[in-house]
Amino acid sequence: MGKKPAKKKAAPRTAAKSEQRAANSDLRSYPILDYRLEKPNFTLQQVRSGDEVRYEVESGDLSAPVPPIRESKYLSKQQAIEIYRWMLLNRRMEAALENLYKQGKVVGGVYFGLGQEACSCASAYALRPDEWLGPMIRNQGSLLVRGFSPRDIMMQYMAKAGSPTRGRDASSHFGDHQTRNVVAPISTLGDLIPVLTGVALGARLQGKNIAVMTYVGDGGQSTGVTYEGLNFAAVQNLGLVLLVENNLWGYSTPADMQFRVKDLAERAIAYGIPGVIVDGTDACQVYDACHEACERARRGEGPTLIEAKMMRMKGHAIHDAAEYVPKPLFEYWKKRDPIARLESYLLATKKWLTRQENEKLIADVEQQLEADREFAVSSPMPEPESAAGGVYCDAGCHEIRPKYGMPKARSGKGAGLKKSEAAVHLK
Ligand SMILES: Cc1ncc(C[n+]2csc(CCOP(=O)(O)OP(=O)(O)O)c2C)c(N)n1
Ligand SMILES: [Mg+2]
Repeated sequence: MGKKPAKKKAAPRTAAKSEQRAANSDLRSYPILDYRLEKPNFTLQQVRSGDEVRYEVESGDLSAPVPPIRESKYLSKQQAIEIYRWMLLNRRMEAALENLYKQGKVVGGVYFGLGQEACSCASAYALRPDEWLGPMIRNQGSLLVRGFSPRDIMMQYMAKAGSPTRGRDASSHFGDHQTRNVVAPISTLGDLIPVLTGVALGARLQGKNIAVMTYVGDGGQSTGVTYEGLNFAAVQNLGLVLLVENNLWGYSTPADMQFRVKDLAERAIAYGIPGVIVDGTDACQVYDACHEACERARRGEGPTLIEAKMMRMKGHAIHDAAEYVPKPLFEYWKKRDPIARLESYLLATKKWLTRQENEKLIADVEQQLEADREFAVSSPMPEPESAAGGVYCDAGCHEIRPKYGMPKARSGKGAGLKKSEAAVHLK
């Protein structure tokens, strides 16, 4: 038998422990809610040949199985089917726009949200009619959900007289301050963030805490105005719901070359607000995160940053063939098609739609689209003489009077509206 090991002296161990404790108390950790059922982790390598730059997948599991749709905590059968229908309309309308462009009927370019339909449609669906949305170029689905019709959007791209901007703009710069509460997209990336924050501030001056929603890309979030807008929303507890669309590309720059944080949701920590990660191809995850963020906004508790991870499934716009994107990455994300996955969730998993009901729904969408396409194509271009008018309002019908005053709704935790107020404002 060996000798019993000598007892260690107590003092140094205690000292080491308290040293460790002191070090730990300086270590901070912040929660980032992550709704995803899979966490793709690809690294890309830049390949240069002559002037040409493209990328190859360096590491990551390209053959990982496709995850199921995550069960929604909030969506009813009817709501899930409605979101699916918006997503279908979004996709088919963009396919129609691509054809119109190829037929030379579109003035200017076309931007696509292929692969991002769940992010656009399920997010906008979480807003109430009296709340506000500021879409960006890939959020045509959000515009549909807010009440623009495919004919409005198609006429806009063709610069028709009956389009929302009466042919003054041939792209997506249109909104509706009268009925649909949509702020027109601003091309300068990130600028919608302070604008929508200002809308929430305006609502508070009128006694309402509302949710306001906008989007910024993985590229656009690097701008200074993103910081300024979000920081202002955070300190004022304004109800901004910011979707950071991490679609892995900012034009031809991969996300890895845009930022050093692991997840863009981590940016929320620096503003002192909640950060959430969702799979942007899963409509249920997008809706749940947005619904929770909107509810928080309505309680006057401030903004939420939601990072939606997905892939831009086309080039930047129609002129960009995206040759620089590795083909295997397209194949990987194609298997995660947001519409196909939601369709199989509704049909096979939930059995909320029968095959026949689904066929009818798709046929209805196609019929609506065809009628709208016909209407848009055969509608007139603006009269040349009209070019001089209609840019500024000279009839006095759009007078906007500034309203100054003290906020009538409180901000911060527990600052929800009184029940009677909520009934008036949040219908
Ligand atoms: C402040 C600013 N810088 C540059 C541009 C030019 N630009 C337009 S879109 C774009 C890429 C945006 O990438 P991302 O934000 O990731 O959005 P995505 O196109 O991927 O949806 C750039 C650089 C701009 N519009 N505004
Ligand atoms: Mg991007």
